[in-house]
Amino acid sequence: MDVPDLKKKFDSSFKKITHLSELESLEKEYLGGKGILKSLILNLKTLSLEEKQKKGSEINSLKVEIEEKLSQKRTDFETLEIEKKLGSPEDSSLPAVPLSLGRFHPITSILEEVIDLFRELGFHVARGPEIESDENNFGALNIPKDHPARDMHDTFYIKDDPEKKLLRTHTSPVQIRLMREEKPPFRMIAPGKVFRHEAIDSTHSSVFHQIEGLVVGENISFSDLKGTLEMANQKLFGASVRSRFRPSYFPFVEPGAEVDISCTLCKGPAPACPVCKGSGWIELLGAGMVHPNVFKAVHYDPKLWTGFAFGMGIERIAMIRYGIEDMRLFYENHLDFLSQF
Ligand code: FA5
Repeated sequence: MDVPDLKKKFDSSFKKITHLSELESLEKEYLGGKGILKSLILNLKTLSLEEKQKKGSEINSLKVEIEEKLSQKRTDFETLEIEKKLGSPEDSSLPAVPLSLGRFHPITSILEEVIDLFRELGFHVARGPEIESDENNFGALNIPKDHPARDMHDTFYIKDDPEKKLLRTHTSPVQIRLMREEKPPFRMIAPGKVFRHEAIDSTHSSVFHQIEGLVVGENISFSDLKGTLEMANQKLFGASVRSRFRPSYFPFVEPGAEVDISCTLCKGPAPACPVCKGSGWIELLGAGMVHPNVFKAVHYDPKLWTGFAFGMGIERIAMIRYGIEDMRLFYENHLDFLSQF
């Protein structure tokens, strides 16, 4: 058979292929070791030099053409096989669905920042339960049953609980738990959620976050407390921020102080400032020297040990840092608000 007829014969068989196995047998028939093209090449030696060159070149072109056609058909079969496995074919020219990146809630970010800051100063992190005993939340902190300070810490009690457990109103009970377990000296911070039966408004929530700090050792003094908090405030709010310690009362410290920072917005008393309301100062946290009655409650000798403690509200720090005027925005979880941080 001459080459053009052979090409016609191949084309007609090629058109009929419906399966990979048929393609493979056609490939063997034409290109295999004992295939049609091979025998044509072997027959060339019986021809004259001129015919040999002409027919040789025709056979070669046909071989290339057959190889290309079979290779393309093989790829078609393979693609079809993959599409079958994947289900319906997809339009790969469509734009990809955008991936939205998650991020930390601003309260979590500030909490982590404060924890890192105190870790650098050698504090270790302690944790306590959110459901606490009356004794840890109040009694051991020098707030007995009839003490008026309890009025400011009205909370939620666990119904029908024989121990009258409650949702802790501050992180200070972690001080008691830690001191019952560890011997001084130590430096600890205790971050966590706290609860109060409060009327909710732009600066008060009934669930919020605090970080407690407690340092106990020999000869720990008020100047250690001042130095530590001044440095922490500068790290949190900028090197130019000033700290002010105002005498205040918390039953579990003596002396006690309310700590303010200079206004981060107006940087001094500006009558119309919305953040400090014209005072030049922003109230930040409570602090003081651990009361001897607290040491007695955990069987520490108050003549041997002294210490300082502080408790800061995380929402308050976040509001100052980000210039937010309403605390409720943190809990409403609107993405427009949260995605700014
Ligand atoms: C206390 O809770 C003391 N345990 C702090 C303390 C610890 C003083 C150790 C001395 C030594 P106070 O009730 O002031 O104190 O709360 C501390 C901070 O929590 C406040 O400065 C404020 O930032 C935040 N805070 C208090 N009440 C609320 C509330 N309802 N919503 C949001 N933040 C609050």
